[in-house]
Amino acid sequence: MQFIDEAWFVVRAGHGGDGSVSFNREKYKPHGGPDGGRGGDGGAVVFRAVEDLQTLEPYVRRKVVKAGRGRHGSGNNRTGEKGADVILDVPVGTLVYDEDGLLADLSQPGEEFVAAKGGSGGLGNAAFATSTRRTPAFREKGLPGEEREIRLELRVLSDVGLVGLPNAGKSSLLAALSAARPKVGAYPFTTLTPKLGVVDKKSYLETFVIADIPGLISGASEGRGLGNRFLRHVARARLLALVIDASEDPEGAETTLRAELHAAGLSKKPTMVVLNKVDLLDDELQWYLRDAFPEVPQVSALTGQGVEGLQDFVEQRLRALDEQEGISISRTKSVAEHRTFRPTRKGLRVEKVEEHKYEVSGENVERLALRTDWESPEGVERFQRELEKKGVVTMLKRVGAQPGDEVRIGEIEFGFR
Ligand SMILES: Nc1nc2c(ncn2[C@@H]2O[C@H](COP(=O)(O)OP(=O)(O)OP(=O)(O)O)[C@@H](O)[C@H]2O)c(=O)[nH]1
Ligand SMILES: [Mg+2]
Repeated sequence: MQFIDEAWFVVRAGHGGDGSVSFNREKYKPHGGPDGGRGGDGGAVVFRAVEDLQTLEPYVRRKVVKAGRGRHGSGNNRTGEKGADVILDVPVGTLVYDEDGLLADLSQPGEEFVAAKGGSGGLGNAAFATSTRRTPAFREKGLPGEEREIRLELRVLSDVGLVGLPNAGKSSLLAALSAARPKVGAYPFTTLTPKLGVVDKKSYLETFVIADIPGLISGASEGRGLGNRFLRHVARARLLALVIDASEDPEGAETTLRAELHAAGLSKKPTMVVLNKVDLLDDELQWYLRDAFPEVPQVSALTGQGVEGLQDFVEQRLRALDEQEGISISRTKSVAEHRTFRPTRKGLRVEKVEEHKYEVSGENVERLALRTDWESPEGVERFQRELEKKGVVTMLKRVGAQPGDEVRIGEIEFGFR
């Protein structure tokens, strides 16, 4: 599978089913009671974080994902069947955005996010029977499901992110520390996409995950090389390990790396330095580097020298960070607002748009208009009654509406009476 870390598509939840108009016709009961059932709710589109998927590849070619429609209600007070939900599996670490920003951060396996809620079903005529209106012959229509354009972004989740110049030996270190077998090569940019490895515990409480990303070059944060695109994958690592080739201007390398992290807005991240390839140094140089880089582990991914000590070092740093952060890092839960449809405003507003043309907006009236069965005279009558009750008719008169003028509510237009 290709490593894909972004995808765009539209999610469309199911339309709610319409309520039913029906009368109970039993023998010897000439005027049976209304028994039209409610429409079923539309299905939802749900994202679910799973561990056995590492890329957004399944979504690169998706344009629209639709959930099932709710079935219409029927006689004998039967509620229509609910539309089927669509569950979209995404890798752990997927962020869900719409045009207004972040909706959800799926960082735990099994975590779910409802990206589009199904429209609710309409009420059947049975629901409108009262002592004075025994045989209502109207019902409500189902509401459309939510629809929104979604952007998915994957950020690999790791505890330790390896950053370094190309060829520093990051992938070799990942291989030395974990069971991962990334590609290693004697040329820059061997690694083209992030790779993860799980490091078994020695003294630390849990195993931890290391992310290996493509090498950074100077100017990476401005888009040079491959680094910039992949820095965001280590942006959420708890610790960044700066892997430096000890045999090639290590001070200069550290300066370049820190400058790139700074430019990428990552200068506040906890970091540590690792000097790699010390097998290439003579004793004198090793001594010099112990002075120049005090407390910095010196290792060789090639010979295995110092690798165990490095693991201890990393585990200690992680434990110290745990203590600072308090072990349970409470992750920010998504507080995305759901819109069953998109009303223009919450409160009621009546406006004159031009001569003989008025516009009414507000969540309640817009929903009422969508619900109304315009084919049924009784349904339209109920709509009028509700408008009166909500004070819309008075407000329309106040702004000058006269019989015959055009009134628009949401998508619906009708003549003012
Ligand atoms: N002598 C020596 N060579 C090493 C050591 N670690 C890695 N190498 C070699 O250095 C070269 C680059 O190693 P990689 O692990 O691919 O380096 P990288 O940092 O992942 O490189 P990119 O993915 O291209 O950024 C390979 O030829 C390795 O065999 C080491 O400790 N000593
Ligand atoms: Mg590599």
